[in-house]
Amino acid sequence: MKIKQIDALEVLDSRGKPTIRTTVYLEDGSRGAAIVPSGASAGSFEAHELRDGDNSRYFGFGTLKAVEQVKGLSNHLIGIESDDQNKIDTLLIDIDGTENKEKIGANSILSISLACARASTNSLNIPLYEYINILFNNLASKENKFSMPRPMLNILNGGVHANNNIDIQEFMIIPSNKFSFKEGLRKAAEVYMHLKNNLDQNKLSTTVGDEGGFAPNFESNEIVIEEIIKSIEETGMEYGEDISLGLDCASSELYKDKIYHLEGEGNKFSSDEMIDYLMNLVNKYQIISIEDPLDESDWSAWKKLSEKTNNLQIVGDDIFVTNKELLEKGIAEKVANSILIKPNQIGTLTETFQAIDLAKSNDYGTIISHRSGETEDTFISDLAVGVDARQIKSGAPARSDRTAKYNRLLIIENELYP
Ligand code: 2PG
Ligand code: MG
Repeated sequence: MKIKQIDALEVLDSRGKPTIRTTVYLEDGSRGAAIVPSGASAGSFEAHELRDGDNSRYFGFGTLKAVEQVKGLSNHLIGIESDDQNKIDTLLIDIDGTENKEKIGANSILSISLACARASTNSLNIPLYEYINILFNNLASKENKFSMPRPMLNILNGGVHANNNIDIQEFMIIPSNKFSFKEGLRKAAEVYMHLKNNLDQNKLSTTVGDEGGFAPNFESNEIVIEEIIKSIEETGMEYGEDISLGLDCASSELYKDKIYHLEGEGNKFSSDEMIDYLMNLVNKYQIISIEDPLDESDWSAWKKLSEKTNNLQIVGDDIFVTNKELLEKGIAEKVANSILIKPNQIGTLTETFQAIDLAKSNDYGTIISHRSGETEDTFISDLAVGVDARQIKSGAPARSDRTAKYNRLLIIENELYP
């Protein structure tokens, strides 16, 4: 169905910072809207997020320029078929004309890209995950079926997502594959509730960080891991069997002058020492997934770490930034074995699909991810199901910006497997 009009608005994200919401209107009266999230521990090669820089509004974080960009692009898009996602995304990339979308802004571009998909879905009157599956299969090297993703729930927040002294950014509990999505989510939520009681009893803070996980002070990363394992076991589950643990070290935030600074526990590590430190944690606690263990520029250390492990999932976030070229380099150099997928790191749905397809064709795992600055938009839930990503991370089982994604997955699971 042809695009009739496009409109945009400045709205707020979960950190109280402005972001952009775009609505695409079609000739048949249907419409679709999308809101773009925003990261705090962003990789330096992410596509550009256009902000106003006008300090008299929102301390410079305003998105009125992005809103104006979208309104200005309207003229180029009116009359185009909204389901020609490739044409729309290519046109937006061409109009921008820069390497990292700095002219129009990846936030402006992505809001249009996703809103077109939503509008088309509404026009066709089919679920978004089904529409995404059709779009993705048009481009993918292999046929992809629907699947419910395994959730990775960040129940304890550190790094730049909290103002505590914990260096590792995310401690994620991962329910076993043997559970349905619904059952796994329930078990994870029970651990979250139990952890809260334990923290409370130990007079530790139960206030939460940016992704809804608790954010108390702890002396070391090891103590955090032990507390979480204790909560899992006290909730009546078997650690490693029912629920496992994954970390996002967000190490680019720790790396200065070629040294990893773990200030919370008073450690300064070279790349080799950081690898030893992390491998010790992995082996001692049977951690199954580790994201950004090393800095985005420390490729040789990434390679060393990747060579050392067999069963560990090693996830590239800042190092790949959902970018096909960077992932290609990673595959060629045998760096990591999984990629974190964040549509706003690259800026269009088509490029997001390309990164996912490349990963899948090379047996790299794919994890669809939220950002630390989120909204009520649940696009990533449908994305995870529609591209058969198998994994999703969307923070704690708490706070509406996080639970919106899990709740959307509960609805999808109920539709697919009633
Ligand atoms: C990450 C993300 C999401 P941010 O590092 O994986 O958890 O954080 O959005 O701040 O980059
Ligand atoms: Mg990360």
